[in-house]
Amino acid sequence: MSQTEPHSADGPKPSQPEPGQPVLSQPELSQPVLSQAELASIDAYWRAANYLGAGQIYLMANPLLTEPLRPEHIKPRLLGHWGTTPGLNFIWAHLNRAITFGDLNMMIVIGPGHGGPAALANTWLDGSYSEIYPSVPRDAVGMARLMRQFSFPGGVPSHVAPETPGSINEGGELGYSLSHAYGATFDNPDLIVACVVGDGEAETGPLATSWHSNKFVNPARDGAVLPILHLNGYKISNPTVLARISAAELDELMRGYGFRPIYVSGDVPAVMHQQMAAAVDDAIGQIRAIWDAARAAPGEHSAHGEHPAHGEHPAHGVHRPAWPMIVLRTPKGWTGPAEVDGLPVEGTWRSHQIPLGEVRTNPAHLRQLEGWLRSYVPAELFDASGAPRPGLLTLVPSGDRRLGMNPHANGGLLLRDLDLPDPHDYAVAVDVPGAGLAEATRVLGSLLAEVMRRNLATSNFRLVGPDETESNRLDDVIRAAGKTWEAEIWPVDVNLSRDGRVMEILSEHTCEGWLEGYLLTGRHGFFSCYEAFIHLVDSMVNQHIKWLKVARKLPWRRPIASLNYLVTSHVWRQDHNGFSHQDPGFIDHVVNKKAEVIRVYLPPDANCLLSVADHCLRSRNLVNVIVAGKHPSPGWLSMDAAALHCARGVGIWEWAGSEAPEAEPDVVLACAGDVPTVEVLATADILHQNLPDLQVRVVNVVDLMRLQTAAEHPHGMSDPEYDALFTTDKPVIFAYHGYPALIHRLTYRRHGHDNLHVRGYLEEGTTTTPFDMLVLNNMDRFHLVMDVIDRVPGLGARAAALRQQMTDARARHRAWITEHGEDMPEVAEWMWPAARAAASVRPDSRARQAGGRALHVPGL
Ligand SMILES: Cc1ncc(C[n+]2csc(CCOP(=O)(O)OP(=O)(O)O)c2C)c(N)n1
Ligand SMILES: [Mg+2]
Repeated sequence: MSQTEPHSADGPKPSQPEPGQPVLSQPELSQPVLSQAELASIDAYWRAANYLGAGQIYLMANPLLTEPLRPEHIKPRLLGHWGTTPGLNFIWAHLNRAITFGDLNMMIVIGPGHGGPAALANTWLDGSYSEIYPSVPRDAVGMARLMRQFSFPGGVPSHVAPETPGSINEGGELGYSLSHAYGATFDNPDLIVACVVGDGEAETGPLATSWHSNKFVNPARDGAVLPILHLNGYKISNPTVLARISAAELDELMRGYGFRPIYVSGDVPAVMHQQMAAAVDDAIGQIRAIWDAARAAPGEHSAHGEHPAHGEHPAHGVHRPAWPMIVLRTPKGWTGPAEVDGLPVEGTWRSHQIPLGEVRTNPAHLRQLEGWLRSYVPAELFDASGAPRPGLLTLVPSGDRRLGMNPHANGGLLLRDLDLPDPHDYAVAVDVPGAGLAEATRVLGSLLAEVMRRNLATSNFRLVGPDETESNRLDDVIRAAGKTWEAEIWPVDVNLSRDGRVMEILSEHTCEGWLEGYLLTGRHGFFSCYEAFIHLVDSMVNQHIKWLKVARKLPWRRPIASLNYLVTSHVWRQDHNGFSHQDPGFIDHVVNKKAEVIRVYLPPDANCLLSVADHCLRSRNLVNVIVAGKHPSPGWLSMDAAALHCARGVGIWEWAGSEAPEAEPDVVLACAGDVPTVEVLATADILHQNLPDLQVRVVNVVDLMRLQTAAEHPHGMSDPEYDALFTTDKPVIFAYHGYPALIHRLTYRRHGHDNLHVRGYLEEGTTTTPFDMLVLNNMDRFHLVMDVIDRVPGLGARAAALRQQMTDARARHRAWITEHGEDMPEVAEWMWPAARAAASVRPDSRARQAGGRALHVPGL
């Protein structure tokens, strides 16, 4: 529109698509949905939101334009995004109306989160902003603050952020809106999550895959997502793909994704308001019809716990509804300057951020801005005190129905503790360290299955994973709750269920987005993933950690359940899949982040895993990374001992060392991770047998962040504690699960850091045997013994023969695996000495079954 022409809904002008910007058909509705009064109200509301949006970007004074605009009213740095703002405001205005008329329980998720001015304008207009932030009241003073604080030092971010009432989606990094929206809707049967998807955002990988979330929504027990694809045609400096394919192609695409699109298209406000009101009513009507049909015929969805067994479920998918969605085509920067300096801006990518860039220095730009702002006729919208005139608020909901106030968007308000079982009930018996083997994740699975069962009534716990729950040996959970699946179920399928609670889709991004959305709306969950591929969500977890860091400081945002990762099928046991599957770097990634928010646990055995998982499920506002293997592995600690050890986070395993009472050790063998723990104990065994006078201390680290100082991490150890454990002057040989440099980073301030020698993954791997993975990375027991010999002063000459035998053992290993294709029996069947001894009296013991083999290094 022209920048001086007052903007009004009932001044219709013909739809005039820009050249090259086809507008979908814009039929006049035979029966207008909105009365004239409603139309006037909704349009006034929209104009007010647009005025406030533009005002936030430009003004630091004179918010109501009570005097002519002067350069000193303009912010020195113009930061923000105008282009998406009017479209978001338009959507918000119409959602308000639908909520009011339908008494809807609705949340909004804004994909183009750079449209912060829109979210702030709307929450200020509906009063929620001032209720949360009383220093920004709904009057002229508040309006001045609202505008000035935006993107201003000491103010609020330019994007939708934790500070923004009503939001669960940061939005700065595009792509997660739809998966967040679906996560919010699961197990919230009366919640509708309106989700604005930017047409640029829709090009991202995470967004593109998340359309398929609709195959996981059970209309009988979940709410609904109403996607609103905002085709404003442009991104920062390019057109969008979805805006430049034919209408038919787009329609086929969306129908192919399982939606029933409703189109709203044009640029004439009066017509667009009628169309949008009709579209939203249509969509809500369809959602209600889908809900009603599903809930009226409960037999079509199996009840909790009754999962169709193999072959029992009808092999069809006809019950899956086509959910409505809205495709909204508007000009980008709608109602903003049509042209600037002779170039088209409204309806083009040039409106993305700041349509008029030189307002302080260029008088023509200043005049144009003033004309643009006055085109909304602020005096019609706000009274002399600066409050919105009542007429524009008639369709705005009140109380918790406001989009800025829906409690689901402040999930901690709704959070209920999980009913958690006692980990002791799932513990592995460990009478003698190392005597029994357990698959740690399978043991965890039995606990998580009980968590699932106990919390079925409250429906507030879900397990997500990219098609790996069974592979990761958590299948007990599937047996307890089934896997969600709303697409076709065929006779061959097992455990797929309309009301399953384990959520598997082969998109780590979608899993992450679902879980984040679920947690942010006040529920609990667990994400299990192969270690190498959890990296796919590096960027998403960044954003979640940022969210938590900020949200923790906002008293009105109540704590939410932590995001718990079980990172398994880890680097050391990806010997069968090979190099592509070997990457322990997610820990490094997470450790870079804000210390208050992140925790990393490396439980050495199944009982420790139970204890850690129990702790994580009780925690709040954290990202917990738990790294644990799924293969049979020795149990070292009884459940009581494991609980104590995990509470300490790090500790001396006296039973594994050879320290004389009150003597200082000659060497500390430290370990973090299940496989490194086995290797360190095998190393200690060799040392005890061959160098019985050597005083060896074994220290196990479960809680990695204990290694940092207390000043750096809330779990950090004090220096005296650290010095007592690791000594200030003795060599420390540290076998670590991941990249060794991380241990150095965490401990670089510690006394005796020069004596710390870390072994870990050196990016050496292939398809080989489990022990060869260790040999390739110099973290095998033979090499660790050599490290001890090389670093304990005076030992080199004394233990030269042992050192040589270690070198030979590595060579023998290589020859053996090359010939036999599996590890040497002395390695594969090694047992801790106490377990070997116990085996001789326990006929059913593992050692007896395995041949009771002690580590035997020929030649020793
Ligand atoms: C993952 C990601 N990549 C790039 C960007 C930078 N970026 C910010 S806005 C934008 C364009 C977004 O276009 P669209 O989704 O169509 O939103 P619109 O402003 O048009 O509503 C881009 C590329 C980003 N924020 N996130
Ligand atoms: Mg766009």
